[in-house]
Amino acid sequence: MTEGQQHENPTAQVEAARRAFEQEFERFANFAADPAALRGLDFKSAEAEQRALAELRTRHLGKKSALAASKKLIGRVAPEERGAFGQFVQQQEAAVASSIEQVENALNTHVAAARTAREAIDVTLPGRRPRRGHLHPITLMRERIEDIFVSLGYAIEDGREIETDFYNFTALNIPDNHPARAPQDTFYTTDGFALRSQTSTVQIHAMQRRGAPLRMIAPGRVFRRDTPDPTHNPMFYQVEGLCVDRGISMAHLKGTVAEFLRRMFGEQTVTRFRPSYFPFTEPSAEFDFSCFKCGGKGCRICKNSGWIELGGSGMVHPNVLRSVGVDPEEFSGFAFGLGIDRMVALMYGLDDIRLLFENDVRFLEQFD
Ligand code: FA5
Repeated sequence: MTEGQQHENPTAQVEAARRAFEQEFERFANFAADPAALRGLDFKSAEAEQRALAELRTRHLGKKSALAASKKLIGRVAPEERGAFGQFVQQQEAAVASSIEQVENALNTHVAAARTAREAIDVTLPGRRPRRGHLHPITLMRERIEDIFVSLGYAIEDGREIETDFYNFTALNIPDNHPARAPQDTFYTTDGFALRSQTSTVQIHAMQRRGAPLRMIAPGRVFRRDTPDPTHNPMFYQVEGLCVDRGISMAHLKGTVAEFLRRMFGEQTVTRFRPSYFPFTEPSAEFDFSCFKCGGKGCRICKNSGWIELGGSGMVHPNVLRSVGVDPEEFSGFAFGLGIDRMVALMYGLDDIRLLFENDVRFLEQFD
């Protein structure tokens, strides 16, 4: 049909527009007529059909549609036929609109129902419980130690893990080439730094920073060139204790360590000191406590000795006080150091401290 013919026959033009609509509408018609056709549509496809139908409406009823164009032809219709033509166009328009509306309604209802079904929550489903973590046994032990010493008036110092030779050895009265360096051989970097082999380094930092008098503990990680075995790891935890004041004696050391062990392992715990040697304390002593499992009778945990070895201690050597500018004539002090990993092993009856760093959840879960 040419442009000229269209103008000559407006009615035919309206009929053509209606036919074009019916052709395109055919695939939507079922949605209104047959509920089964809708049931086959999932949520996403139903939404796509809604959009396609909206486009169809714009194409056939919008301002630029063929029907809208045909209305403008009314002036070309003979005056006596204008009324009938007008009515005819309106009927066609109403029929098209009504067809579209029916499908629209059906689709809207279906989409709303599908959305409700999609967003529905099944309150009867079992909940998903978040997996709760917990502190590592070494952390638990460290916190218990800290609590006890804080209640005795000690501050908690945080040391550094990478140290210079001076803090790890020299200031602690272990000069170059001294044999006491050998058992604490550690990991050196090429430019004069070393991983600290003991928390005694914090004694020096703390006294340099805060002078005397002073009471502190310093828990932390230390490193040694030790071959792993059931009681050794190349990385383990120690806690250092230091008390410097006027008139501090060995009695204060014994009283403090005994009180700490009683609070940790129970009132009945007995402590004993054995003479020992550390370059940075004089006199020096290692301390043991009566086995918390058998009370001293002898068992597997204390290897039948009735005693458990815990750490080293002694009166701070005057050379150490001098190295940090504290006058040994005026001040004296005691220090002690113990291994946290071995304490955890004793407390929980572990026969191998390497378990603490294997990251096996089946093992760690037991300490919740
Ligand atoms: C010291 O490290 C001294 N700094 C302790 C000290 C502090 C003495 C203050 C006097 C005054 P020792 O090398 O003995 O001492 O180590 C102390 C504790 O660390 C030991 O009793 C043990 O419990 C623990 N320990 C030592 N080597 C290892 C290792 N390889 N693995 C696990 N624990 C270890």
